[in-house]
Amino acid sequence: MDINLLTVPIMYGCDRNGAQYGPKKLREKNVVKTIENQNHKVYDFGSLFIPEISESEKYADHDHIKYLKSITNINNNLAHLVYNSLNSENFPFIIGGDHALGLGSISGASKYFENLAVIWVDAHGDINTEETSPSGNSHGMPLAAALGVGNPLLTNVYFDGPKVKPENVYIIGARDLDEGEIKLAKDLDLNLYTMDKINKIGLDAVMNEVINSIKSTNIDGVHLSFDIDALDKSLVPGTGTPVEGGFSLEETKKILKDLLSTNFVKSMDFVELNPLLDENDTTADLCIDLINWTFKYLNNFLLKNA
Ligand code: DIR
Ligand code: MN
Ligand code: MN
Ligand code: MN
Repeated sequence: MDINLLTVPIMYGCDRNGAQYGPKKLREKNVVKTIENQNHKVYDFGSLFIPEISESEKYADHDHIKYLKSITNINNNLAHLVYNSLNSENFPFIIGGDHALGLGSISGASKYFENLAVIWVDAHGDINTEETSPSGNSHGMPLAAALGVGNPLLTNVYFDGPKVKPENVYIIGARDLDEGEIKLAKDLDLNLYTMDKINKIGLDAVMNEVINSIKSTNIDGVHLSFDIDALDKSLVPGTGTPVEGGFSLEETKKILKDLLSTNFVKSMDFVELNPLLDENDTTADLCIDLINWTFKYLNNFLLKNA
């Protein structure tokens, strides 16, 4: 189908130098050709403009959300591109950069779809707020903001208010949740599949449960937000916050295959590659392998009729 490639070279959300080079590295590794070789047409929107801000300015907008205004602006811009892409019946594929961009993607998709679901594949929950965040890094906050929880600048990105309903949020692979995140997930009753739970009931059962749940409601679009730290620490040296006990490559491919084969996924983020931390490009090469796999299972579809 027709793919809109959008790259977002940010590191303000993770505050770790190198994440901004993810798009450049994957372009050098021929990410466009990789997608095209799976019989898709790529319309490359290029990289979003990211303003330069000095380290000393990171708390200029807020004392516990770093680079808050820039994060807000970047997400507003991204949201509009994602919305336009969906309106053109294309598939927006967003490469980061850190995961703070997830808020913009969800916001654009939410404007387009009546009843959006979000599947968040990540070692983390990314449902912190300025109150619960241990770091002040906004890549730990995008999903909370999309749910309407947190700082108003973030919760009102693109349009005012929540972008997704709690019952339509699925978190898969979490194993490093902060205290406030565990509480919020409970309070909102999110569909939280921690690694503990996945190990207990098995990945097959989890994927069946998620897919059946989506099929049984009137969800008209799914945004898949994929953080490469969902994979086990040993497999992803080139990411900022790797965590032990994660998915194998085979398990990751099963997750992607199962989700993309449903034709429900209408937009996708691929985030948190940090080439400066990588070892001989192993993580970058793994990203290309996963992107190739993703587009192998992305079928042509009628956008609003899954
Ligand atoms: C931590 C780390 N929960 C935070 N989050 C990460 O700073 O909020 N998300 N690394 O991907
Ligand atoms: Mn994340
Ligand atoms: Mn909507
Ligand atoms: Mn993560």
